[in-house]
Amino acid sequence: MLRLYDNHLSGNGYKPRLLLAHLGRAYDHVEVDILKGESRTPEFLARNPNGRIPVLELDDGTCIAESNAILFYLAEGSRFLPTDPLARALTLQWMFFEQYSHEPFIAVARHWIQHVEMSEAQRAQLPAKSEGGRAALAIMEGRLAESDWFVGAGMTIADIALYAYTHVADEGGFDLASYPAVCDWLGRVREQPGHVPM
Ligand SMILES: N[C@@H](CCC(=O)N[C@@H](CS)C(=O)NCC(=O)O)C(=O)O
Repeated sequence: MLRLYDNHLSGNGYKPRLLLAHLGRAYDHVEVDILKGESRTPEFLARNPNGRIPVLELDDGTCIAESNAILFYLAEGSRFLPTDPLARALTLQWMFFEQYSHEPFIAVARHWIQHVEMSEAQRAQLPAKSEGGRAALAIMEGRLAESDWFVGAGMTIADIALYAYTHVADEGGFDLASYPAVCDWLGRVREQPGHVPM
């Protein structure tokens, strides 16, 4: 049985949770209290030396870290990962965009505002996080104004990766009303049969 090490507040953890629900795959769920350092114990570091959830453990004990790598592994052979090489590359393009230009701004702003006592340094960096997050949302708005989905004619793991933190961006101080095509797309993702909330 697959085992997912996860935290219920994490958008990165929600990505594999959402895909597993769409795939109808059973798995063991292990809640890791990241705010209490449970992802930094020797036992956890043996599974992911980077000390972060999510981690997917396979039947033979092999562990996969990095939420988007987990999505890529789980989606193989399903309608959520195209087979055409160009479409696969474009799927990865949006997933790398999510990790480099979206998550470090929107997820981090949300984490600081919602889950921790912000330090002075973090408070000083918050405007830059907001600016970076708005830039990512503007790029998404441009793509979604011309297409219902990031790649191809249906939902892929690119949409799942980007949905995770976009749908809670308001918790990071972002006003999604300024991005109408993004709001319509959030609705499309939410209305997919098999959807589960975070
Ligand atoms: N790039 C990683 C980021 C994972 C990540 O930042 N995980 C956070 C929760 S969202 C975590 O485990 N933090 C605990 C810690 O750093 O100790 C991914 O996409 O999986």
